[in-house]
Amino acid sequence: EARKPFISGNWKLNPQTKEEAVKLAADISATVTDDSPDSDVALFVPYVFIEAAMASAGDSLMIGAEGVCPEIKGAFTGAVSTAMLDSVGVKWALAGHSERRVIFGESDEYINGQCLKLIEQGMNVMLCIGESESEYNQDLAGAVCAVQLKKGLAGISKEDMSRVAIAYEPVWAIGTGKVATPEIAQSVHATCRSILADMYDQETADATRILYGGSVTPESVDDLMKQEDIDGALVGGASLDAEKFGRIINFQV
Ligand code: G2H
Repeated sequence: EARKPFISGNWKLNPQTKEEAVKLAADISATVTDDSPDSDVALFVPYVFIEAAMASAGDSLMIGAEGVCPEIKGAFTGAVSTAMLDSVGVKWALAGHSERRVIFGESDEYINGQCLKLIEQGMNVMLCIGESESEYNQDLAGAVCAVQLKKGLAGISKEDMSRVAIAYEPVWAIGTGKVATPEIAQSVHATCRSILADMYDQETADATRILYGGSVTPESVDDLMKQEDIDGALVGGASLDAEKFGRIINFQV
């Protein structure tokens, strides 16, 4: 069975006010029409805007969290648990984004804890993976993705993989305007799928959605989405502009 496309936005530390968040969620939601591709569409937004964004987004757009604490409760100042997110209706959260890995020092073990807790809570996780520029230059993209997939998904069963999506984001293409060519992205996506086949089986690998992330724009989305193993996009900068993100949601293949 064909994989359902998944178009998602990652607002990161934006926008700066609730008013802007509400307007942006509503404007993006309005771009999803009956003529849009039959995709899952989600926005990962700052915790503080989740409920307001949900209220203004309507049913066409899922609102997810940009992260979660791998602990369930207790003395973890500043953290947000899966139970808290679940209780306000959140179904999806990101884990393993390179900004969390690099700037906030989140390890593969910590990221694995986030994935496991989300699955335990009955939620879904988008696990982000990807190599740095120097790793890419040393031809290590596949090797880095293999380690991040194995460590990130440790303990997640084949059955639970239906609640996991992977986002491949080459770090050298994030926010830099340097989008990986569709051919480069396709080749790493195919590698990731074969890693998943080794970890699980071919059926699971074929059913798992692998999204591309890194400077996706209205200009680049169509050619990316035409690739056999690219099942969607995780979009940062362009998800802050309803017109641009609307065009990405309404990709053409
Ligand atoms: C990669 C991406 C979204 P951008 O971080 O996760 O951001 O599209 O701005 O490169």
